[in-house]
Amino acid sequence: MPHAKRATSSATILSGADVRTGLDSAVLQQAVLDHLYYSLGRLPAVATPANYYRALALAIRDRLQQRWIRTSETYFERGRKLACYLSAEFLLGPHLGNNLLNLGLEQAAREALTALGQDLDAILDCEPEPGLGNGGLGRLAACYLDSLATLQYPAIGYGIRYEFGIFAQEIRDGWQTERTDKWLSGGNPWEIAKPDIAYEVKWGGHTERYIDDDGAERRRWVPYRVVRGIAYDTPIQGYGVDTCNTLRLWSAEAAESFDFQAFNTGDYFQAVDAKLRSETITKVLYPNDEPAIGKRLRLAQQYFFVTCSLQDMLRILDLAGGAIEQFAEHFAVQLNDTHPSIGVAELMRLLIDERGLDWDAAWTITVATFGYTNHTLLPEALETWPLPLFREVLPRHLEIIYEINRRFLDEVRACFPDDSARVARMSLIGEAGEKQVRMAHLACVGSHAINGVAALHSELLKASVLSDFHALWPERFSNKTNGVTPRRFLALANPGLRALLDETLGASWPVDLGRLRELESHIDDPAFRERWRAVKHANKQRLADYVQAHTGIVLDPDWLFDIQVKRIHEYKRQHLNLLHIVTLYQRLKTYPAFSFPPRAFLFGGKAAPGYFTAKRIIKLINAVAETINADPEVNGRLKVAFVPNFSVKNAQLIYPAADLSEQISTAGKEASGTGNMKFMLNGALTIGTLDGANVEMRDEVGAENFFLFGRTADEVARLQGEGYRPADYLAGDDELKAVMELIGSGHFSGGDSEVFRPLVENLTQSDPFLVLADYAAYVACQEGVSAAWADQEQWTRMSIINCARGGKFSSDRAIAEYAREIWGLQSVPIQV
Ligand code: B1N
Repeated sequence: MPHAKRATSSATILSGADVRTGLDSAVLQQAVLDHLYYSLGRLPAVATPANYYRALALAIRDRLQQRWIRTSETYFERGRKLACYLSAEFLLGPHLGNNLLNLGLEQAAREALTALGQDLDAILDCEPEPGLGNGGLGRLAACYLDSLATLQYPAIGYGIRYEFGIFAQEIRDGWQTERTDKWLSGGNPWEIAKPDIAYEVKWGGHTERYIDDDGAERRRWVPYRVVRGIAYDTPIQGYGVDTCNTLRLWSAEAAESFDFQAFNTGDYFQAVDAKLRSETITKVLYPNDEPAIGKRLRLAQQYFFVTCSLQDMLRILDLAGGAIEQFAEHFAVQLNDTHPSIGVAELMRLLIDERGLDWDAAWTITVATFGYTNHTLLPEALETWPLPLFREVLPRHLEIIYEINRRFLDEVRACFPDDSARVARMSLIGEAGEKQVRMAHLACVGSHAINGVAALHSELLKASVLSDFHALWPERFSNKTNGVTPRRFLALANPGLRALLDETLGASWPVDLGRLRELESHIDDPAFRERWRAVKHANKQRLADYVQAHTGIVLDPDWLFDIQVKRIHEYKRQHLNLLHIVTLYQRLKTYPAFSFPPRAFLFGGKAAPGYFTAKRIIKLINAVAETINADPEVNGRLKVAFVPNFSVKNAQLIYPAADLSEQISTAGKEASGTGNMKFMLNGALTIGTLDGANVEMRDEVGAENFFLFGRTADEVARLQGEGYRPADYLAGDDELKAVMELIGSGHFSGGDSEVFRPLVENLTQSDPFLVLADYAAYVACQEGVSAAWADQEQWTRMSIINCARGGKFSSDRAIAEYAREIWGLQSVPIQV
C-alpha cells in the first residue's frame, strides 16, 4: 500500500528524525524556517511567497536525499542492468506538488505552511516550471521517468540542461509573441550540480592515422575545440516507494585547458570569447515541434549530451569493475527519437578508439545496447544532416558512419541481390540533391529494437517510412503505445476526482490503474453520478477563474467545455475546430432561433516562432473569439477563449475541466498523442479521428462512448493519391463556402480582408491536411455531441466510462512493456 510508510515515519521522528528527514508537520515547519534562515537569509517577517516556496522546496529535497542516495548506492551494489533514457527534451512541469504527492507529504506540508500563515496552493504557484521540451515527446519522457521510479526500475534520464526552456507565449493584439523563459533566474532548488562529474566533448578538426604500441594501425580524432559537460542531477521520486532515481542534465562549460592555452599566448579576450561560445551549446531549447532543421548548434547539442551520457556510463562501468565487453549487459540505452541517434556512432568511437575493441566486438555491443523509438511519420520531420556540416563538426563520426554503411549495404545486397534502388533507399547517406546523413537510418541499423508509439503508428512505420528496414529485420519491430502518469495528471491535477476515487476504489488506483474499471459498477447509482458531475463542475469553475484572470473572458461552468490544447500545427487542425465554431456563429446570425446547448470553446498551444501558418491560426482563433464574445446576439450560447502560454502547469487545470476533448488530426499524421489520454482519464469524451492512440482509446471505451468522424488513414492516402481538390468540397457545400467567405471578408478582423487571406487560400487551394474534406463529417459529428450533452445523465455515464476504461493508458503499462520486451530490465526494491 502506498504511503504505509507514514506510520513508521512518525516513529522515526520519535526516535530522533531531524529537521532534514522528519515527516510530520511540526518538523516540516521547523525545516522551512531553518531554510528561510540558513539558505535564504530571511526572517519570516520579510519572507515573500517565493521565499517560502524555495524554503519548502529545499526542505522537501532534504527529505528526498536519503532515498536518492540509497537508491544510487543500491544500484551500484547490486550491479543490475540500468535503463538509460536519452532524450533531448524532458518537459517536467513543476516539481514541488508532485514530490509532495509521491512522498505522501501533502497534508503535512499544508499544515506546516498554515501554521506559518501561508497557503500551500499560493506557494506551489510560485514555482517556475522547467519547460525543457516542446510538447508530447518531452512530456512523454517525463512521464516515463515517473513510472520508472514508481515501478522501482533502475533507470537514469540523460538530457540537456537548457538555460532557456520553451519560450513563454504572450498574446498581443491576437498574435503570439515570444519571451525567453528564464526558469533558472530565481535559482533551482531541485538540482544538485556535480562539477566533478564532467567530460570532455571534442569538436571539429580532423582525423589521422597512427600506429599504436602493439603495431596496429588506428585512427584518432584531432579536434579543433574541446568543451566540458557538467552534470546537474535532479531527483525523480517514485510514488509510494523509496526509489528515487536521477535525471542527469548536462551543461556546457569552457574546457580550462583551452582557456589556458589562450591565456598563455596573452590573448585574454579570445579566451573569454571561446568560453562564451562553448557555453552557448546549452543556452536554449530549439522551439520546433516536428520539422527538422539543419542547424549546426542543434547538432552540437545532440552530440554534446550524447557523448557526456555515454562517457558517464563507461565511468559507472569502470567504477563497478565491469568489463567493457559486458557493456550491453549493464546498460540499455533508449533513443527518444533520432535526436540522440549520433550515440550509435559515438559508442562505436568510444569502444574502438578509446577502449581498443575491434570493430565486430564493438558493433555487437552497440546493437545490443540501443533501442530506437520513432515519434513521427511526417517526412519533413525525419532528421538529416548536410554532409559538409556533419564532416566539419564530427569528422571521426563520419568515417565511422561510412564504415557502418559499407558493411550494412553489403548485408542488404546479400539479402536482396540486384536491387540497387533498395540499396540507395536504405543507405545511411542520402544522395538526392545535397548529400545528407540520415539519422533515422543510423538509429535503425544501430538498434536491436525499433518501436512506434501507438498501434496504428507502428503499422504505418512498417508500411511506409521504415518499410525497407522492416523487410530486412522484421524481428526488430514492435509497438509500445504511449502512456501518461496518473499521478501528475489525475491525482495531482484533479484533487476532487482523486478524493472520489480513493473513497470508491481505495488508495491503490494510482499504481494499479486497471482498477478504474470498478467505477463501472457505480454507473447506475444516481447519487454517484451526481457527485461525479459536482467534481467536474468545480474543476470547470476553477478553470473559468483562471481564464478570467488571464484573458478577461468570463465562462459559465454550466456550459459544455470543448477544449483543444496542444502545439499549433496544420496537421492537428485547430482550423477545422474554428470552421465549426464559425459555422455555429453563422447559423445563429442567420437563424436567431437556431438552438443548441451553449458551449465554451477553449484553445491553448504554442506555435513554432517561424511557423507562419500556425501563427496565423492563433491570430484567427483570437479574432473569432473577440468577435463572438462581443456579440450580444450570440454570446449567450457561444464563447471562445485562447488560454495563453499552455504549459504543464496550466494543463493541470485544463484537462480536469474538459467535457469534450478535441483530437481531430488528419488520420495517419499524429503518431500517438498523449493529451488525448489525459483528457480521457479526467472524464472527458473525445471527438476524434482514427489517428494515433485515438484508435486504441475508442477500442477500450467502445464506439458508443466516442465521437468518431473523418477519413481513415487509408482513405486519406487514397484521396491524396487520386489528386485531392479542396475546391470540389467548397463547391458542393454552401455552408462551408459561406464560412470561408466570412473569414476571408475581414468580418473577424475589423474589415481587414488581407490578414486571413493566406489561411483561406491555403485551405481552398491546396489544403494539405484535408480540412475541407473532413469538414461536413466533423460538423455532423458535433451535432451528435450537442444532442448527447442534452441528456446529462447519459453524458455522465459516458464520462465515467471514459475514465473507467482508461487504465491501459497509464505510463506504468508502457514502461513495463519497454522493460520486459526491449530492455530486459528487472526491478530493484529500495529500502531506506
Ligand atoms: O511525440 C509524442 C506523440 O504523442 C505525438 O503524436 C508526436 O507528434 C510527438 C522534433 C518532435 N513527434 N516528433 C516530435 C519533437 C521535437 C522535435 O525537435 C520532433 N514530437 C512528436 C510522444 O510520442
